Amino acid sequence: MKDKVLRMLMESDGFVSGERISEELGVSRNSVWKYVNKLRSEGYVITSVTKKGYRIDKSRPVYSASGIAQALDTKLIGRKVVYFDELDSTNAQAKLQSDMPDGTIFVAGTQTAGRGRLGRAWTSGEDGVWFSVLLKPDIAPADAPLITLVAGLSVCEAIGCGSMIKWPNDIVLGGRKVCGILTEMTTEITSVNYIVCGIGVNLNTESFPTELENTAVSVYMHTGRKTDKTEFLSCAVGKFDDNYNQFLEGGFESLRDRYKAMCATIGKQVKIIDRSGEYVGTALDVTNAGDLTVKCGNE
Ligand code: BT5
Repeated sequence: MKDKVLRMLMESDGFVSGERISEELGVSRNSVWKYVNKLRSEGYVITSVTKKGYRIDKSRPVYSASGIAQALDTKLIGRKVVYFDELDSTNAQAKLQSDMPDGTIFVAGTQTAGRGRLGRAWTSGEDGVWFSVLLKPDIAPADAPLITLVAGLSVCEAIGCGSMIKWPNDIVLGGRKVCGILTEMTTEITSVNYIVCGIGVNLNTESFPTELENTAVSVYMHTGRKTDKTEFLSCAVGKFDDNYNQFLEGGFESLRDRYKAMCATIGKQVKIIDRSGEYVGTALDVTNAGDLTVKCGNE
């Protein structure tokens, strides 16, 4: 309900009377006042004037559960938003709250212990967008890694400005990493309990610690423009929602051409490391199963 109040205030250019809000939403004037105060406590600046009603200051974007929820209009992903100004890791939080509904997103203003794969650390200051999506698809565990590809395609489309996917889980801008994806899951032998797909995007970061200086980039560093975090997040979640629903209906096959068009790895030399050793080859294709086909030697 609070999100609906926020939406009404955001959609108006001037004052909205408490009476109108209470009639449209079917709640008492006193409840409207309570929701307005909750929004104020989240950081929104809302003026109230007798006989005129409430007016929100739209020039001050607030990164909050209500702000994100009201910016989203999706079928599944983001229908429920859990937001924290600061968290250790949105993936860790999503796993703690895995009983939340399918499609819930967990968003953090900053992360104090953001994680990459294999226990690596992920630098997550307040200028980036860090979120995890809790998904409960009816798919075989072997198909779960495809979710990473669907997420990568979606975020790459949201970033735009020439970003490319480095198969399977990085997005690069001008050859440097702008986004990383960490997908984790719990499964039974034949079914998935849940998947947590964590996405980190360096959006407005102005500089990185020395060890990342030559490998990391932000959208701001590349374009010279800062982007509102709520706006970017809602765009990325919207694309993820569209692509994920398409994936559930038509499989990765239905997204594959778009994925390949944004995949920087195809045509590049890659190193394969597996139990039997290390091989160098040229990446040729991404299959319907999401695998990379690589030509090694003179095969
Ligand atoms: C990844 O791991 O790229 C996955 C990163 C996923 C982060 C998101 S944020 C929301 C959610 N919550 C979490 O706790 N995690 C997810 P990997 O491929 O292992 O890359 C990690 C490596 O990237 C590190 O060892 C660094 O070298 C580098 N790195 C760390 N922070 C970075 C950053 N902000 N930008 C670019 N590179 C970074």
